[in-house]
Amino acid sequence: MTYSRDIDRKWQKKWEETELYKFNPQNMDKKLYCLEMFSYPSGAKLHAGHWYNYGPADSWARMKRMQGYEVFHPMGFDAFGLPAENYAIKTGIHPQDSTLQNIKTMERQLKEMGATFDWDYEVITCLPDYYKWTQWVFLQLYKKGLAYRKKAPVNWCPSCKTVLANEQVVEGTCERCGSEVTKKDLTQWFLKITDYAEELLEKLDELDWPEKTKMMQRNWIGKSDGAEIEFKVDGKDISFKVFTTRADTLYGVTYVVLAPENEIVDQITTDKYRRNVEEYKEYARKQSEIERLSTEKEKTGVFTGAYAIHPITGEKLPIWISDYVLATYGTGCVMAVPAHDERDYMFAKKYDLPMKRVIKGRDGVDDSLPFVEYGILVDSGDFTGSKSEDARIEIVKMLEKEGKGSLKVNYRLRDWLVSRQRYWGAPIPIIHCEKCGLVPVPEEDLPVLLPYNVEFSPDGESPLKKSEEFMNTTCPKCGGKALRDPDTLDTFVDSSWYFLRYPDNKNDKEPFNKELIDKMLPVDKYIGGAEHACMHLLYARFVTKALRDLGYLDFDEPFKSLIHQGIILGPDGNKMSKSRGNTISPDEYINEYGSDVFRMYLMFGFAFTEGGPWNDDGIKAMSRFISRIERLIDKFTEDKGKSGKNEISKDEKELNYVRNYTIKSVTDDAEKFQFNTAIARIMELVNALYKYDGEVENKNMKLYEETIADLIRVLAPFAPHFSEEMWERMGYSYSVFNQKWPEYDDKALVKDTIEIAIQVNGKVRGRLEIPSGATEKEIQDKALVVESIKQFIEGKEIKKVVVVKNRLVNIVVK
Ligand code: ANZ
Ligand code: ZN
Repeated sequence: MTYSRDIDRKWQKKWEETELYKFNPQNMDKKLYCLEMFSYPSGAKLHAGHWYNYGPADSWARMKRMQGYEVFHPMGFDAFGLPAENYAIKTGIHPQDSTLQNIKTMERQLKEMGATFDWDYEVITCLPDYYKWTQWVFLQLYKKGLAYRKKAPVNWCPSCKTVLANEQVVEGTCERCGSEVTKKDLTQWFLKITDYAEELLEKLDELDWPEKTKMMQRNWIGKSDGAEIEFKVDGKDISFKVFTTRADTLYGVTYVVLAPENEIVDQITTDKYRRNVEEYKEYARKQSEIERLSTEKEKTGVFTGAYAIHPITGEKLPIWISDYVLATYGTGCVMAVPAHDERDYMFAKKYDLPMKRVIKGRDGVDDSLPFVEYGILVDSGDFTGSKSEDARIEIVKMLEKEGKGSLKVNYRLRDWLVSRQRYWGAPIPIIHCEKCGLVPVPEEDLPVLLPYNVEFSPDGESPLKKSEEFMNTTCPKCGGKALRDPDTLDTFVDSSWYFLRYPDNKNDKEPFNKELIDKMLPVDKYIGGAEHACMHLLYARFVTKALRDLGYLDFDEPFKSLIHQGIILGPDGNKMSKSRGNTISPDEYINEYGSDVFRMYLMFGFAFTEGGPWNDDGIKAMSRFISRIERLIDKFTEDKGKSGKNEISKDEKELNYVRNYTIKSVTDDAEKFQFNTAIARIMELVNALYKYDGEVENKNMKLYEETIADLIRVLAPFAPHFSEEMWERMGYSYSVFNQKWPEYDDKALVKDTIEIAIQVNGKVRGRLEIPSGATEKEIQDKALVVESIKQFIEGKEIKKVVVVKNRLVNIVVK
């Protein structure tokens, strides 16, 4: 029987019957938690992207299992959220029905992939036994003051008719549907991720994560070391603070700018300018944050008629409002230094505001303005002559003595907006009582069930509001009539803690048992897409830290080591999408070639972390490679009884060398998720076996068999069904996955002889085999008498001979 789907099925059945991948919690000191980001059950089928994530990750897990780890490898579904709801709106099929149906299909497909998932630990976020605990997590955060409600201008997608988190707005458009995002003032729930800004930043250094992802989180958190400086409004009992990173430029301030939304704008604006200011505020409301911050966009603004007093010189500085100052960053007020800041410079040019240079370059060259670098202070009172680096601290220290300023650290990170005016999510477990205000649902009343019969098409209001049955309740505090919160939680809340639930997914007393979870976590290897850098991966870190501080966990970070798979693009080089019609359905390939060929092809055809455009040229070659191994093994089993020799001579040494070199390379490369090179080494081993079989009449059958057995062992993680079949065909007992991962023999990697190149005047003219311990003199002597180079040196003067150890000899002639 040649390798095919039937062999896949045979072994999948056997693995399931024998519970081969069952995690044994008794074996805790060997545990290894290998986790792939769970999938969203939106499309009814697994696509090539799922395979590309789960196939190679499973191969890694299989290798770790053979290396003696007790691998915990669960799988589940991130099942709430917009796509199912949008699909429901389009088709009329209830999101719960379509989601549960999709999950069934995907479970089956994942099993057909032959992955080592232990399905006993499955987690599905839209089921009450899971979201009960999502609500519980929310309540713990609420009790700790880490969840709060606030009226705020929020990102609003007019097409999805829902609020979006900052992270879900991509270049001003909705991450999900691409519509232009607008702003809307609404009361919303937030989680106080900003309380953890510093730790989220600091602990990044300790993580074994891709540098780029760490950098993205650093930028997203956006720590900024600066100062707050107080300015008084001329003639009024009002003052305001600015946030600046360049207090060294304080003597160069020529005006100040407030965000149009700043609350003091109305109080300071003079009658003469009130109309202008009102009009401008209206205009600014319509701008997106991205537009407002862009340096390309022409700066606009209006004068308020008011003046501020410079905290040191007492000068009068005009107060403007402009949309280039954001209300939500720093204090929403900026001291403008047009000589040394790009945006202030453009603004001052446009409105003809004065400019004053206070920093010059270190080399004394009078560079043109704006001069934005650090330098030496000029025209800056007592600080003239200081360096920027010193003055930006010293000036603040001086102001501090007068109560006019202090050093201050700011973060770009905003609190996480988690309420959604949508149906398909976990209800927020809060009750609104007229008498008692916000009252958390008592823990014993959880879950707050999501009702099934609800009109879920969105109209900007939460669909749950229309369900009287859901909304009307009694206040847990006073017993009076009260209403439930009609919003649901962002799906990123569901996925911010799911890795904590897997090991204890059946616990109905608590979200997880602390003792168990402290042993099972952190996740040892987390595998998933890089697009989650500033969302899921940051939220999960935050929730872990918050739960730690609440006493539920003893570790700081959820994911010790992280790796991102690349993206498989369509053959046209574009991201695969249904609308482009460039998607690849794995099913046809699997039916034709078997799942191992498809998996191996993905692992060999792409560098795992890079991905690339789909091209199925190589898949036939991979199928032939599998057949080639099968033929080799079939021939061996026929020859098995034959007598051979016991000696180890040159051919055996060569075979043994390739065998050990392959074991070493596959172990090292696969550990680093470099599967393509690992498979290339396995191909070399197969070649070496063919060579030995073809060229050596009187074989050392013991070595030959051991080498084939090692071939099957190292191949097993990448072609699990096929290897299991070959293992059986060799007459060995079930299962190859209970075999120990082979170890290599260092001694076999030292070759007795080495082949080196001989060059004449830098050109390769021949090859030479030398004993590996040969001296330079011996190598020289041998090289000069090699037949193939004689013609190049005869009759010429040998100027010198250079020997590069283990690599080459170069003979220089004239
Ligand atoms: C005066 C100054 C002089 C500034 C100079 C820069 C250069 P980061 O590093 O991103 O924190 N700023 C402060 N609050 C702002 C707001 N709400 N909207 C827009 N801009 C704001 O940037 C801090 C700098 O951005 C601050 O330092 C301030 O301009 C501006 F030669 O103050 B600076
Ligand atoms: Zn009440």
